[in-house]
Amino acid sequence: MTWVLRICFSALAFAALPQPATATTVQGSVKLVESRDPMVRKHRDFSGVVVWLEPVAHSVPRTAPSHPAVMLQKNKMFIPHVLAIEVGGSVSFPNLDPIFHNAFSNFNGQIFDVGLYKPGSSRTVSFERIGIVRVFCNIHPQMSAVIAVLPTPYFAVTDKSGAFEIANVPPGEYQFHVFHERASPETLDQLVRKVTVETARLELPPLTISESGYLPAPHMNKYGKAYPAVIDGQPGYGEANK
Ligand SMILES: [Cu+2]
Repeated sequence: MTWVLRICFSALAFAALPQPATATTVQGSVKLVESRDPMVRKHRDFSGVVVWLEPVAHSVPRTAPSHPAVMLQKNKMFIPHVLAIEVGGSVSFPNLDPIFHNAFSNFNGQIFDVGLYKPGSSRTVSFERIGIVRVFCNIHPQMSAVIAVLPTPYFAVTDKSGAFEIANVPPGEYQFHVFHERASPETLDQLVRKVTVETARLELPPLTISESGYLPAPHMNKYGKAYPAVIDGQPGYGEANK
């Protein structure tokens, strides 16, 4: 066997060996307590809690995908109700209902307004500012959603059981953060903790989040005024007829 062939075989043998893992999965679970929300009280729905890992001493590669995340407008709801993205990413809002919808945010985060748009069409918004964006529809006061715009690609949103998995986390030191729309800022601050990620899969201790003190407040429309009574398809919102 020539040296060239030996080198080739050696390279192939090395490539076939299992390579050391460079990233791992961080998982855990959340339980919501002291809630007034019937979905939590009766159905133990612990979904919609955002968790993320911010590197302490190492930088994060900018990996925001070029394709947008999706928040549907369907049955007069934003689906999912809570969405997390990395800063610099975008979200599209396809309207799957047979009626006009809008999506806007006018406080506490990135301000935007996509206008009213017709059934079967979509609008896309880029999010260049880190923060919690509360999203509403200007003609349906019952519609609301949350977009968490995060400074890291390492995040997850809990499922109905409260479980979460943050995939592909490189080893290192991180600050673990939590956002839940029905928890006070003080409650969320107390949940911040340091996490050391190594190459083995990491299971975090279970988290309990109290909704004590949360009082839902009605929001205003995009003009900062109370929502007028309106019937879908009726004139009264000039933009709807454009
Ligand atoms: Cu709407």
